[in-house]
Parts: sequence; structure tokens; C-alpha cells
Amino acid sequence: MASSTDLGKPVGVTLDRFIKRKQDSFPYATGELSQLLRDIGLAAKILNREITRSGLLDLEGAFGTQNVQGEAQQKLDVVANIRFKRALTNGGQVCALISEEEQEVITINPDASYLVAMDPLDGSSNIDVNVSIGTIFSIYRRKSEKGSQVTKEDVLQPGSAQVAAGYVLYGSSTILVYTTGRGVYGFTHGPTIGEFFLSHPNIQCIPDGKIYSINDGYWDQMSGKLHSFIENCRSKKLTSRYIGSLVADVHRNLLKGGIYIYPPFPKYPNGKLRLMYEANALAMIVEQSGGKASDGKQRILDIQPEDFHQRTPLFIGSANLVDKCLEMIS
Ligand code: P6P
Repeated sequence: MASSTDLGKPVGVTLDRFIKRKQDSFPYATGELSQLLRDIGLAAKILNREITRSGLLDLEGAFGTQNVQGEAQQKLDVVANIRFKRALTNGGQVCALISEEEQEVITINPDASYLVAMDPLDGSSNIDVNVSIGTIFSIYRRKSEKGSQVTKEDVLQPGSAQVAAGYVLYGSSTILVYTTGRGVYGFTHGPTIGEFFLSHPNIQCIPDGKIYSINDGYWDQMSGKLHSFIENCRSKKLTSRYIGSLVADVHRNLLKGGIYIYPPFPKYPNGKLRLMYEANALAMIVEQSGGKASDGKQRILDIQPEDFHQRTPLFIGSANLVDKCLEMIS
């Protein structure tokens, strides 16, 4: 029984201190990856401040340009890309950046060890209606020698080669979730202090979720086998939840159990979501928490990219739900 003097969950360790402690447990750690994670955390804090005030700073709405995907860039898409590019440049730990908002690979510091692939702000069409949006990032170690030119082999690595991955969800509170391959940790931003604090140690995704997330506005474009899976979910009284913001949907399903599906549609024959800077990072996070992520035929993390902007279908979340879905659609 909580007493009146309880102050709720004790505030956890800060992100920076947690990263340092984790680094100390790696005997050969040089501190480069730690610094890179801190750089991402800093950019997230800065962007969070702008997102929470976007309506007051005239940062809502379209910027008036299109990104490489031909999608209208929102003002905050451009701001987010600038913030992360600047933080990663100033931090010095990144040799090259792949961004949804950049047509080409951005070379940063040829002497650095890591590449970052990121969607600086996913779901930005939700900004103007105050729906949660997110940043998604993957971190790879370069294959070529430090100091040399970044190569195609450095860039086009499968998700299984990620050394770290994560996302930031700018929602009712702002949370940064990441993994370096040894568990999944969530840090909630404390706005009055301006720090991320450990709030979700060792996130686990339950195998039998009770939520399915798919845009059923595309019902008529779905295969009969996918219809059968969705009808199976309904017969088992699963709840349908679809926010239309990838990070928000995946984060909820990660914490509560569930499956998010973005299948191929005639409009998106290879799926809508991006392999290198959306699906891979979320797949690493979800697998590390005990879940699964597939393109419908193979494990997302096993896909060998051919183009760093390539799209992929995505079936991600609770392991038994993903298995059931893949069984029914195959
Ligand atoms: P649809 C947002 O544009 C996004 O990339 C994801 O965040 C989201 O899950 C999906 O697209 C929504 O797409 O076609 O259902 O509107």
C-alpha cells in the first residue's frame, strides 16, 4: 500500500551517466560510441524544446520543399535534420550520415569510426495536430580504414551489423529508447532539469500481445490472407490501435505487446517504410526486447540493402503475433 509520503518511482540515473557506466563495463571501449550516443541525446533535447513550442515558433506546417522521396517536407523535418547533422558534426564521432532528408550520403569526419542512418523526424504530418512524432537512428561501425573515403560497403550494411539503435518519441513525455545489443533501455526527459533519466530499465516485449496496428483504410488493397490474420485478431478480441506515427505505434506495442503491420500495397509495392533508417533500428530494439521483425518473408535485420533509401514491408512486435501473421500470410 503506497504511503502518502511516497514520491512515486525514484528518479533514475541520467542518460550520460548510464552511458559512461555501460562503457566502463566494456574493457576495450574507447569512449567514441559513448560520445556519439551523448551527441544524439543532446540533439534530441534541443529538438524536443522546439517541438514542444512549434505552434508558438511558427514551426508548424510545410517548409515548401520536397525531400528525396518526393514528400512535402514539414518545417520541423528540416529543423530536425539540421539539429542532428550539427550535433553529429560537432561531436566528431561520425564519418558519414544517411538521412531521410538527404538525397546523398553526407560525409562528416573521415577520421571517425561510425556511420549513422536516421529519420530525423518521422510522422511529421502529425505535428500540426499534436500527435506524437519520433526520431529513429541506427549506428554502424565503418568497415574501411579510418581516414579513408567512406565506401559503399560502409554504407550498405545489413541491420544485423548495427552496433546500436534507438528512437526518441516526442509525446505526452519525451522518451529516448536505445540498445547496444545488451538489452533495451528507456530514458524519460525531465523538462525542468533538461536531462534524460532512466525510467524503463530492460524493456521486454511480451510474446502474446493484445493489440494489432494496421491502417485498415487500405482493407480493399490487402491480400485475402492478411484479411484472415486481421479477422483472426478480431476473433481473439485483440484491440485495434493505429496512431499513424510509426515510433508511437511501435513503442506502445513494445511496452504493452502487439503487432504493427505495414504490408506492400499497390501504392507501395515494396512497403512504405525505409529499411536503413526506420525498420532496421526498430527491428534491433524489438528483437533485443524479445520480439520479432520481418518483411513478410525474411528477418528485417538479415536484409542486405542495395540502396540506402530502399523501402520494406514491416511486420514487427510480439514474437507469437508476428509468427502467427507470417504463418497465415505465407
Ligand atoms: P499511412 C508516417 O508518414 C509514416 O511514415 C509512419 O510514421 C506511419 O506509421 C505511416 O507512415 C503511416 O502511413 O499510409 O497509414 O498514413
